[in-house]
Amino acid sequence: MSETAAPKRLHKRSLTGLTPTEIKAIDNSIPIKAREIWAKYSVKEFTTVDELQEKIIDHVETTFARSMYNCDDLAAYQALSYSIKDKLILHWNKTQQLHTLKEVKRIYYLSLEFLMGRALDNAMINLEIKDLCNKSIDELGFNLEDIITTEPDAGLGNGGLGRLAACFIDSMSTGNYPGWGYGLRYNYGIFSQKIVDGYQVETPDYWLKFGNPWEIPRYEIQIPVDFYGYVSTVKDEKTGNLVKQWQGGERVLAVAFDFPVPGYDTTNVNNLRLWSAKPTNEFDFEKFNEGDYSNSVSQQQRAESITSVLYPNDNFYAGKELRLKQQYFWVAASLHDIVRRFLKTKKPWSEFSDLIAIQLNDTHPTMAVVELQRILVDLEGLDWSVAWDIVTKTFGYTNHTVMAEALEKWPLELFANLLPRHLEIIYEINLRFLQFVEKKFPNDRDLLSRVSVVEESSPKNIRMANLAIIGSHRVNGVAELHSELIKTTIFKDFVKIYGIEKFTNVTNGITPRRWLKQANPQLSELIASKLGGYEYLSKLNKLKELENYLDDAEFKKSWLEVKFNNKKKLAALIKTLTGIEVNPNNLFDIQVKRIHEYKRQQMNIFGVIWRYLQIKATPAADRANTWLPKVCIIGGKAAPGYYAAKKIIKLVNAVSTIVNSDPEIGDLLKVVFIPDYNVSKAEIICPASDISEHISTAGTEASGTSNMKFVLNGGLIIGTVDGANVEITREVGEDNIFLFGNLAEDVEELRHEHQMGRIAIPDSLNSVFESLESGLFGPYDEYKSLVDNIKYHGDHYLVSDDFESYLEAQKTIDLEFVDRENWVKKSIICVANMGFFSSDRCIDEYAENIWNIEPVSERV
Ligand code: 26Q
Repeated sequence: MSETAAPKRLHKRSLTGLTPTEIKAIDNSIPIKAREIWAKYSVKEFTTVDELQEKIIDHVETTFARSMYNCDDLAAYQALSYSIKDKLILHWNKTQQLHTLKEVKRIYYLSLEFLMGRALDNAMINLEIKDLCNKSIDELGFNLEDIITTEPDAGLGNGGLGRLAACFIDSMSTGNYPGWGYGLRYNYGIFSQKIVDGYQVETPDYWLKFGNPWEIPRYEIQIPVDFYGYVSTVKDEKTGNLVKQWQGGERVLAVAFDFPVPGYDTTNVNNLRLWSAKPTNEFDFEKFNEGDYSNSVSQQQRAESITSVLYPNDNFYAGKELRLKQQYFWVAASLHDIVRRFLKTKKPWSEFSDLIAIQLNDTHPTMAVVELQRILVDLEGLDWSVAWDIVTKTFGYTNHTVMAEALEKWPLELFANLLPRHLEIIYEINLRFLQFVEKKFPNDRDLLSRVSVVEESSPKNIRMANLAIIGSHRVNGVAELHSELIKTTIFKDFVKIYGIEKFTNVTNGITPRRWLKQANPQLSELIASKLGGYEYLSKLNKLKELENYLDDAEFKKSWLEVKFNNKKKLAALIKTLTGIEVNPNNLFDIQVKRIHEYKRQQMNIFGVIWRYLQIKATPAADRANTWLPKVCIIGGKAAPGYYAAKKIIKLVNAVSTIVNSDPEIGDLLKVVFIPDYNVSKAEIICPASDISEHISTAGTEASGTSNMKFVLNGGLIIGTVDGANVEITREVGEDNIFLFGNLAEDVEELRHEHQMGRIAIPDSLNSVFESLESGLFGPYDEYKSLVDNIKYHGDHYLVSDDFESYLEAQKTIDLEFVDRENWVKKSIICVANMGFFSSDRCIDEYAENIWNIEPVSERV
C-alpha cells in the first residue's frame, strides 16, 4: 500500500531544484558509497549513438535474453523502448521528487479513457532524440519506421473524450504542470474492427500480448477496494459519537501501473497511473473446506474481470453493473492514493484543496465526490459541512455532451446493493442541497424534482451529472457553443441556483507534437524552415507568421508537394487495407470518427450516392468536364450494439463495391471504407485530406477534435455550425471553411415540424432513396431502417433539412478546388490560424481558471 521502491533517503539524492542547504542536509544523511553511486545515475542517460546502441544491445541480451543474432523488429522495438524508458524514469523520478519536496499543488485528471496510441515515436519526438535513435537503429541493421509500426496502439478509449485526455496529459508535461492522470489498465482496449462482407465484425484487442515496455508495474502499491456488504452504526471510541461503518462484502486489490509521460522541450515527466484489478489473498475457506477448491479460486478470479475490458460505447450510456464496478474501483483506488500522498505532508485537512485539484472527465468518475466525502467524514471524523467544503473546493467537472442518451443515470437499486454506504451519503448530499434550493426558491416543487440527484421515476435513478455539478466548484463545456447550450438547456436550473460564474468554457485542443510533428514530419519541417526551428510546437500561435508566405511561390509549391506525398502515403495504406486503388491527384474527402447517427455519416454516404447518380446521368462525353474527380473516404467504429451505426457501415461498403467497379465512373468517384480506424491510422489519415467532414446536426457535437487535427494539417473543412467548428471559423475566417445547414437554435422547431409531418423530403434525397429501394446497392431490407428513420420517424438528426445545403457546399468545394493556387492559400491561412487549438492553451486555461495551479520550473 505504500510506495516503498527505494529507501527514502536515496530517493532525495538525485534532486534538482533544491537549495544548496537542502541538498547538503540530504547528502549528509546518505552513506558516502551510496552517494557516489547515486551521483553517477544522473549522468547515466545516453547522449551518443554508441551509448544508445550499447543500451539497446544490453536490453536485447539481458532483459529479453535474446542475442543480437535472433533479434527481430519486435525485439528491437522493445529494446529501444526500454532504453528510452530508462531515460524517462530518471527524469520522472526527479520531477516527482521535485514536486513532492516543493509541496506544489497537483492536478489529478480522472478519466476512464486515455486513448494514447503508440508511445515510442511520441517519446522520441518529445525528447528530441529521433535522429539519434534513427542512426543508432539503422547501424544495428533495422529500420526505425518498421520498428515504430510494430507497436500496438494503446487503445484505452473510444474516441474524442479519451483522446482529449491523452492530449491533455501531454500538454501538462510540456507546460511543466504537476499533473497526474488516473485511469484503468484494461486488458482489452477498444475492439479491432474487421469488415466481413461489408459488415463490422469485432475482434478483441489484446494489446498486452507482447508485454508493454512503457509501463512500470508497481506491485508494491496494492490498494484494497470493497464492494457490497452492509452499513452499521457504531460508537466512536475516542469521541463517543455514533458513526457509520461500512463493512464491505467483496474485496479486490488495485495494483498500480505507471506510464511516464514526457513533455516537449522540458525534462518534466508526469505520471499516468492506471489501475489493474487483482484478487486478494483472502480465500473462501468455507468453500475450500467443503472441498470446492476450484470454486473458491474462481471467485477470486472474478476480481480481474473489473479491468478486463473497455466498454465500447461512445456518447451512449450503458447501465451495466460491471461498468459501475469499474467506476468505483478506479475512483476508490485513485482517491486512496491521492489522500495517502496528502497525509504524508502532515498538513491540516483545511489545506487539502491548496495542494490538490481533481478534474472529472465527464460524469464517469463522479463517485469520487462521494468517496472523498466518505473518507473525510467516516474515516477521518471531520464534520459533514467542513468535509463538504473541502470536497467542493477540490473538484471540477467537464461535460462532453448535451444529448440525453449519453447522460449517466444509475438504477438506485444497483447502488444500494453495490455501494450501500455511498448511497446513504448521496442521500445526505441531496437532502442538504435540496434544502438549500428550497430556501432560495421556496415552493418550487418542479425545480426540486428536476435538480434532485434522485430521479423519482420507477425504478428510481441516480443522476450522475446533477451529483457532479453539486460536488464541484466549476463546471465546463468543451467549446463555446456547447458551453452556452448546457447553460441554457440541460443545466439551466443549476445556473439559476448557483449563478452563472460556476459555469465556464474551455474549448478543446490537440497536441501539436503528435498531430503535427509526429503525424506530418514533412509539413512540420517545412514550417520549421520558415519559422526558424521547432519552437512553434510548444508555442503554436507562432504559426501566424506563415501568413507572410502566402505569396511565396516556392513555399506554396512545397506545401502542395507535402500534401501530395501525404495523400500518396494514405493511398498506399488504403491499397493495403482494402485493395482499392485511389489516385492521389484527386480530391480526398474524409470523414473519420466514431459512427453515430448524430455525426451523420449517413448524410455523407447519401451525398455520395447522389453524386454517383448524377455522374451516371451526365452524358459520357461531358462527365470529365462536369465532375471533379473525388475520393470519398469514411472510417470509424460502431458500438457493437448500435444497430443503425452498423447499417451505415454496411451501406458505405455496399456503395464502395458498386461505385468502384462501375466502368462508367472510373476515376471520377471512388468510395473507401477504412477498417479499424484508430490513433495510429489517424496519424496517416489527418495529413492527407483536402476536405474533411464535420457535419453533425447543429447542437449535438460538443466540440469535435478531429476537425482541429485535419485543419492543423492543411485540410479544409466542410461542416455545420456546431461544436468547435464555430471557433475554427472565427480563427480561420468564413472564406476558408465550407459551412452549411440549419443552426442549433432552429433544431427544436424543425424536429417539431417533422413530428407534425409538415416537412417534405427534397427531390435530391428522394432520388437517393429510390436508388436504394431499387436494390442498386443490394437488398433494400438492409437499409430500409436508415431511410425509414428519415421518412417516417421524425428525422431526428435532420438529414432531410440539411441535405440540399450540404450538396450546395459540396458544389462550392468542387468549384474552388479547381483553382489550386487559391486553395493552397486557404490551406496555409487555415494552418496559420490554428494556434488557439493547441491543448497547451487548454491546459493553461484550466490551470488558471479552474485548478489554480502554476507551472513548476525545473530548477530553482
Ligand atoms: C457512459 C456510461 C456507460 C458506458 C459508456 C459511457 C460513455 C463512454 C464514452 C459515455 C460517453 C463516452 C464518450 C464521449 C465522448 O467521446 N464525447 C466527445 O468528447 C470530445 C472531447 O470533449 C468532444 O470533442 C466530442 O464532441 C464529444 O462527442
